[in-house]
Amino acid sequence: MNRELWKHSIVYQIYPRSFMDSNHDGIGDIPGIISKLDYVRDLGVNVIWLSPVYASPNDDNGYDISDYLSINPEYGTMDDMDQLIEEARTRGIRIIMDLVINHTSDEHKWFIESQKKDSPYRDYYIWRDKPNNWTSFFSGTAWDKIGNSYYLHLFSKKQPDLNWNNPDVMEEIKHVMKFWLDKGIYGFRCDVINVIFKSSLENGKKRLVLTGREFYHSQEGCHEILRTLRKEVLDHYECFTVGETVMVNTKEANDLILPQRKELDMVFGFEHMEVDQINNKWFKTKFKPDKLIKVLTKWQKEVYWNANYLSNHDQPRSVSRFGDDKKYRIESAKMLGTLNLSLKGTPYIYQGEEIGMTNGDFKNLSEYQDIETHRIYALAKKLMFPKWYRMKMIRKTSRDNARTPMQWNQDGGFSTKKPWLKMNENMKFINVFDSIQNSDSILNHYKELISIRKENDVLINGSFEPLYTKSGLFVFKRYHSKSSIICVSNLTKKAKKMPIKISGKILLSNYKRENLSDQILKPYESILVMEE
Ligand code: TEU
Ligand code: CA
Repeated sequence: MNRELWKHSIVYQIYPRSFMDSNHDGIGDIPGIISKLDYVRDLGVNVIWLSPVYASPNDDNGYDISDYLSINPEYGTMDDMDQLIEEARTRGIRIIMDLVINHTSDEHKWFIESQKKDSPYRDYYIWRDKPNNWTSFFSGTAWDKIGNSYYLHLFSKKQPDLNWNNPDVMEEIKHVMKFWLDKGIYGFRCDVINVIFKSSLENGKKRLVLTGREFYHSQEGCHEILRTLRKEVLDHYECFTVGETVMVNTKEANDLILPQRKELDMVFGFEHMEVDQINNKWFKTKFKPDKLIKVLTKWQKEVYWNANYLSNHDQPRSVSRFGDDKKYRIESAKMLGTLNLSLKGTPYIYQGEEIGMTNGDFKNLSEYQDIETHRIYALAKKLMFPKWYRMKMIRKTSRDNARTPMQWNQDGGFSTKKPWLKMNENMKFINVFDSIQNSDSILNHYKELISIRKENDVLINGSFEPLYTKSGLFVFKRYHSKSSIICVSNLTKKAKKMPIKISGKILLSNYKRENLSDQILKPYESILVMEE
C-alpha cells in the first residue's frame, strides 16, 4: 500500500453545525452535508475533514464526546453517516474524522462509572485527592471536584482528560479507530494530540498561560502511544493522520511526522497563528506580513511535510486576519488561497474560505455561543478590564468568528429557522449562489487553483525555495527536474515594485494580469508563473 497517497490530498474542512441544516432546526446536520456534496466535488477537493459528529452534550460543540461509536442525533443517524461516506466516495471524496482522545465528555459512560472509586473505569481518568497548580486552555484551574476527589481537565470541566497511562484506555481507543476505519473513512485529524500523555502531576512552573505544560507537552510517552496506534491500527488501512499539535516548533513537528518514526503523517503547527499576538491569543497586535512570511518559510524549509492552513473553526477568518475584509476582500482572499495551495504540503481549506467569508458581525456578548469566548470574557472582567476592551478582545479572537453558518445565498440558505449562531449580514453579497454565477469570484479562483494544483505535480512533489521574503512580499519557487512554478504574493495593501525578475507563462492571477512586463504589483496581487 502506498503510504504517501495522501500527498495528493486537498482537504476541505466542514464544521457540521454550521454547514447546512436539512431538517429546519437551525443546526447543520449530516443530510445537509450530503445535499451539498456536489458543491464540494465541484470545488475539486478530494478529502473532507469532518469536525466531530459523535454523540455529545455540546459543551464544546462536539469536542466533548459522550459516545465515540454513535452519531449526535442533532446531526442525524448512523445510517446518515454511512450514506455520507458512500455518497462522498462516489464523488471521489474520502472523509477524515476528528479523533478527540485527550478527553471525553463528563457524560461519557466511562466517566460516569469512573466516579465510583472501586469501578474498573476509575483509572480511565486522572483522579487525585488534591489538585495541583495546572491551569486549563480555557483559563482557570485544570481541576474540578466530584465527591472528595479532583479530576484533571485541560479544557472545560465537562471535558475530563483520559488517563493514557492506563492500557485499557489504549484498547478502547484502538477499538474506536477500527470501528470507523472499517466503515471506510480515510483517517483522522487528531485533536490536541501532543498533550495526551501526562508524565507527572507535579506542580508546574508558574506561567501566564498553561501552567503545568512541561509535564504533558510532547512527552516521550505520547510518541510511544502514536507508534502503537500506527502499528496496531493505522498501518492496516489506507488512511492518513494529521495531528493538531499545540505549541510545537519545527523540530518537535518533525519528531512526530518523519516517516521513519512511524507516528503521524503531518501536523498542524501554530507558530504562524501566533504572528499577530503578544503572549497569548487574546492579546492581538497589528498583523505584520513579514512575520507570517518568515514563519511559513521556516516551516517550509525545515518540516518534512506541512499541513497548510490559514483558518479553521478555532481561528478568525483568514481574510479578516491576514488580508483586508473591506476594500480588497476579493483580491486578498484570492491571494491567500493561492499562497495556501502553492506551498509544499497538504492544503486545508476551511468552509467558507473559498467564498471569502469574513469574521462574524456580533454586536453583543449574548450573540456569542463559544464556551472559550465566555470564559475569557469572564476572566477579563474579573481582572477589571473595561467593557470596551473585553468586547474588543473577543471581537478579534472569538472562535465564533469562523463558526457563523455557511452563506449559501442572499437570504442565508443555511436554514429556514433561526440558526444556532447568528449569520453574518454580509451574506447579502458574500454567498455561494452569487459566487457560482460570477466568473471572477473567489470561488472560481479556488476552482482554477485546485485544478492547477492537480495538473502540476511540481506543486505537490516539488521542492520549496524562497526567492524574496521581505517588505510584505513573498516570492517562492516550487521546482523539480521537470518543471518549476513561481508564486508571487503581495501581502500588503500597497502597490509594490516586483522585487526580482520573473519570466514565464502566467497560470493564475487575481488581477487578470496578462504579462509580466508590468513591474508593479497591485495591492494584494498574486501570480502563479510557470517558468519556461
Ligand atoms: O483545539 C485546541 C487548541 O489548543 C486551540 O486551538 C483551542 O481552540 C483554544 O483556542 C485554545 O486557546 C482543539 C479543537 O480544535 C477545539 O475546537 C477544541 O475546543 C479543543 O481542541 C478541545 O478539544
Ligand atoms: Ca438540522
